[in-house]
Amino acid sequence: MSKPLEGIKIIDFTHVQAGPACTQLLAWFGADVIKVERPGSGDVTRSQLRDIPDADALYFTMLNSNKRSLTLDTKTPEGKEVLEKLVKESDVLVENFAPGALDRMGFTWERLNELNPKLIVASVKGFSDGHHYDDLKVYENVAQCAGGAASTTGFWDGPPTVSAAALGDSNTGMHLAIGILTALIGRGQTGRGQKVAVSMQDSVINLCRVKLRDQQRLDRVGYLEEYPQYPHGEFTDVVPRGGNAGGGGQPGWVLKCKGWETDPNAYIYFTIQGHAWEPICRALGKPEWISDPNYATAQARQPHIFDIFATIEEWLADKTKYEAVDILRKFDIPCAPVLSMKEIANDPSLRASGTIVEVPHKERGSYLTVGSPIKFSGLKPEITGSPLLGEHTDEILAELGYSKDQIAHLHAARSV
Ligand code: CAO
Repeated sequence: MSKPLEGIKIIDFTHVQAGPACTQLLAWFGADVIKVERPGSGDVTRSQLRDIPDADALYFTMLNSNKRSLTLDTKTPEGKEVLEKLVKESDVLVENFAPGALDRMGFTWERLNELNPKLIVASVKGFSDGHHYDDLKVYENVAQCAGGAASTTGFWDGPPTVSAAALGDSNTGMHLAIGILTALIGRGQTGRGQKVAVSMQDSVINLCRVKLRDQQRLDRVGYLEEYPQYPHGEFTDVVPRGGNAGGGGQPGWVLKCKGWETDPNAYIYFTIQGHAWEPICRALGKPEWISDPNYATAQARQPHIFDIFATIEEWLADKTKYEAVDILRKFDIPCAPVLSMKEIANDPSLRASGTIVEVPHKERGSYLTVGSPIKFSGLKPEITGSPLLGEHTDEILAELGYSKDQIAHLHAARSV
């Protein structure tokens, strides 16, 4: 099966998570992604949080599948020359170095554009260009705090809380991938490359859109009726942390199921969708609530929503999370079991869909990774293992026209 991005060559000058997540996605869809790494050490994640001594860590292998690895010291004259050759015949260069690092290396946007006017130069930074924090180095949780996610996540009586989901890293990488694909289409129209920049703060803010909605509602009316603070608690002038409350117009909460005393994940998420109230009452064996004026409308329910959740928990007390969802799904109630990573790793549906895949690796044996969450009718991304450090160096140099002797010289000079 041919892949849509076949023929697109990408210089993957990325490290850690935000950049690698972007280029990995493009590699799944057929791009030739050449990961450029410092000789000897490579991407820092190769050795971070190792579970097998001397083998590439899962942090690296799970973000760098389907790529080729070229070791190159781009601070030596020979290394710069190799990179220049590569730039001349590539379509995209992706980087997520600290602010100014690429310029210090001698590869400013102007220089790259001069070397190859068709090149798309895509960057991740912590903050956008011109922002008063644009000199800062940034990691995941820093971005979650700067992007409004932390101040609005967690419980009202606890500190700002970061999410386990990589809102700052992989999410930014996904935004960058959309930017790159857009620039590639644009290049088809104009024949010219361009600079594409995404900041981690902006990408988090983009996902916190509903919290900015809430800030404006709060400014106007002084309360937020779907938050647990309403109607009994206090609101200040900033969006509070709402615990597990539903973020949209329908109340929801994480509710205990059978076994919660010993199993930290014996819970379901239960949503009270307005028009599903009648089926909810029937499912719970509470038909009298359907027409009771204290329960019949969303507005009437809100003052005692936690009493309603407590009643639902009584109903759940003798049901596992799976049994409960199997009953509730018949009533069209939006709900799901709270799944542990162990359950996700072993979920047969996720294995069958290719969302969780097992891939071989030369040093590690096989490992689990997350495959493409995007499904196509005409493409089934095949996930391959990540490359070893410098595995494809000689092959890529030969493709660039270097002779065996020249390659040997580059090795001897420690430039590759
Ligand atoms: N050859 C020679 N030098 C290389 C090289 C290569 N192949 N690859 C990288 N380097 C050099 C860089 O040029 C830089 O040198 P200078 O400091 O002299 O300019 C140096 O390695 C270190 O790069 P860095 O500053 O990007 O790395 P760091 O570990 O200090 O910082 C990070 C890491 C992620 C905080 C920083 O890169 C950053 O803020 N990136 C932008 C935001 C981002 O993507 N963060 C998400 C990371 S995922 O959590």
